[in-house]
Amino acid sequence: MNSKLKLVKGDITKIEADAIVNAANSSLLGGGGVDGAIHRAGGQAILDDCIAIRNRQGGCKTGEAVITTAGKLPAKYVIHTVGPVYNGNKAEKEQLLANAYSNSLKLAVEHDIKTIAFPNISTGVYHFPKPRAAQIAVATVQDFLKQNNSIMQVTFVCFDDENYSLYADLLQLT
Ligand code: AR6
Repeated sequence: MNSKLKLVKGDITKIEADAIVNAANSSLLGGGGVDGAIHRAGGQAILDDCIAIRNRQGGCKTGEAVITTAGKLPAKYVIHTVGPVYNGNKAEKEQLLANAYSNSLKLAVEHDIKTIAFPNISTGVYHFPKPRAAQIAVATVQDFLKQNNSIMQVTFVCFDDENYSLYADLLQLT
C-alpha cells in the first residue's frame, strides 16, 4: 500500500486529522448520513460557517468543495464536498465524483492541511455503485499524491462492511 494511504472502519467524526471531508449537499445546510453525523457532533459553529458561505456564494455545486471550522470535532477543519446523485449520464457522474475528491484535496493544500480523511462520498443516499466509487476514490487520490507532495496522509474511513472490504482489496494493490 502507498505509505500515505490509510484505511479505517468506523465513524469519521472521531478521526483526528487536520481535515475531515463531509459528503454534503449543495445547500450546505446539513442532512442525513455522514453529513448529519458531522453537524451533530461538530455543533453550531459548522452550520454558522456554512451559512456564511451560502450567503457569499450560494452554496456548493456538485463536484466542488468548501472549507469550514470543525467546531467541537477532533479535526481542525471540515471540507464539505458534494458528490453526484447517481442517475442519468454515467460518465458525467464518474467525473463529478472524481472532482469531489480532487477539489477537496486542492482546497486542503491551499490551507496547508497535511492529513485528511474521506468518507465514501455518494455511496449512501446518492446511490453511486460502491465498487466503482471505491475505484474512482483510490485512483483520484493516488493521482493527486503523485503530483503533490504536501499532503502526508489520506485516510479512507469506511462505515459499512461492503465499502471496507472493497477498499481493503483495492489498497492492497497500490
Ligand atoms: N462516518 C463515516 N461514514 C459514514 C458515517 C459516519 N459517521 N455515516 C454514514 N457514513 P451518505 P451521500 C457513510 O448518505 O451518498 C446527506 O443527507 C455511509 O455508509 O452520508 O454522498 C447529505 O446531506 C456511506 O457509505 O452521503 C446529502 O443530501 C457514505 O457515508 C446526501 O446525504 C455516504 O453516505 C449525500 O449522499
